[in-house]
Amino acid sequence: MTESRYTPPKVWTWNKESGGRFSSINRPIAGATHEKELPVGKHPLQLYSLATPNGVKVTVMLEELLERGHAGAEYDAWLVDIMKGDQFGSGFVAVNPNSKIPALMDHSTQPPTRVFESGAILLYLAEKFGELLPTDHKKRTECLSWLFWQMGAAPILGGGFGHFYAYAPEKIEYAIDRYAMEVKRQLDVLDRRLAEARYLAGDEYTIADIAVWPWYGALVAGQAYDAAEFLDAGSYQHVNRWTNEIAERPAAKRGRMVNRSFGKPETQLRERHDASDFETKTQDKIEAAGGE
Ligand SMILES: N[C@@H](CCC(=O)N[C@@H](CS)C(=O)NCC(=O)O)C(=O)O
Repeated sequence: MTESRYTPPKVWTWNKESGGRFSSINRPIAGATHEKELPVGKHPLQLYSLATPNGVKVTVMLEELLERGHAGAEYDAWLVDIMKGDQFGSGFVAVNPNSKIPALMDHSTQPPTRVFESGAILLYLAEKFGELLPTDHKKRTECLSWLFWQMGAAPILGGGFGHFYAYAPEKIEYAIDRYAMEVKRQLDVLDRRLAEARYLAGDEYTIADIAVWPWYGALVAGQAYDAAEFLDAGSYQHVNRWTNEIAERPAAKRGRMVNRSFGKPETQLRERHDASDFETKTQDKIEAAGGE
């Protein structure tokens, strides 16, 4: 047995920064830290987000709805800088008391409807527009099973594996082993499902795919935690087939750019207020015009 270097006290107290990349924003209490109203644009849907996997789910969904001709899905996407603590502003907390992106306000209802938790946002939009969620009860149930699978599984990938493999201040073999094992098991779950079905819920592209793709698709494509080789991601051939297929969808290509504030400038559309912004407001163009 290895000797533990830390003995927990009787009662935990918040007396130091916990370390790691997110130490400056992590705290053990909820609620707002400062007063700040949220901006409201011209469209019915106001999204407050960032292009992390949880944020990308919603922008891929909104772009897919627009692609299918739902003008009511037009949206303003405002950038929330979580490293600066924007999620703790009073306006944001009123939309999401959990202080995490993505958060959505639907101003087409009276009074406006707030929606938080990415899975709930996908479900809300699917029901509002009658898209991407099968109506047949059996198929709908399969879709929701995979949607909820994602909501339960991804914290193991992000908060567990990704945190200890990429972000923790030291590499702890026990933690990396534990979470690599579970993430590989999850990839195998997906791989077996995608060997028997084109999409997660069956033959239709649904909100289940939209929820899972930004996490597990990014992982096998080498776009998350630089861990594709470590996890031997290439061996999950059906997950790779599905990942590449979704990546070709125009709505997925656009959706992943929205609220992106990292990566190559031409892939970043930090805020989206109009469909034409993809042509004119990407970061490379803003910088070329002398902006920031
Ligand atoms: N279960 C939530 C998770 C959202 C989440 O963890 N968001 C992260 C970014 S991916 C965040 O806003 N973190 C800021 C913080 O923890 O203060 C969802 O799916 O919406």
